[in-house]
Amino acid sequence: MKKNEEKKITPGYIAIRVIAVLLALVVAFALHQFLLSKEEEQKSSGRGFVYDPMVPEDNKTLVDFKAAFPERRVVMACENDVTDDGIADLLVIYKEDHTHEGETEEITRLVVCVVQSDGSYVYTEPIPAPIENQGIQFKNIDDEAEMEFIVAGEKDGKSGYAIYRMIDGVPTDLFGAGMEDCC
Ligand SMILES: [Ca+2]
Ligand SMILES: [Ca+2]
Repeated sequence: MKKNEEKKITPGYIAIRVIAVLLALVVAFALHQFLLSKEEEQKSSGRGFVYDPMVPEDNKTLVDFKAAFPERRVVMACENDVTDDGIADLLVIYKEDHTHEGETEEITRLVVCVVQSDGSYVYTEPIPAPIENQGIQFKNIDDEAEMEFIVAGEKDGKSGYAIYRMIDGVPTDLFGAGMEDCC
């Protein structure tokens, strides 16, 4: 008697099984879609930085930089006042060949073209910049005085970033992570 009950497959039982399988499929599909959208989100937002646009090719400071340093191949140039004097300055990331002990290698550097009130420039000493996928974001992190800027990028899939503030005319690394792996 008990055995028969166990073996009995009623229409209700089948319906429950079908609903269970359908539910599992719906959940799996929803999870898949959720993961896909997460992946898209990560791709579009990167590390959460919103990069500033490059200046046009005919930007005067950029044209003058190229004329002053013809051997420097400009990768990107972004403009903002980073010295808090009301005059827009230009950040330039460029590549150039560097020969050391007979070996020539391509180096990537960042220079700030600090525009003076008379229209002349003070160029900062070049500092290491990420090798590829570079981005610059201006962000006044403490909401006062100088506009800080974030430089981010990659090298061989390793990413890094650093936040700088112009202190006494020098782009000074306030904090960051992974820069040594991508510069
Ligand atoms: Ca300035
Ligand atoms: Ca600031």
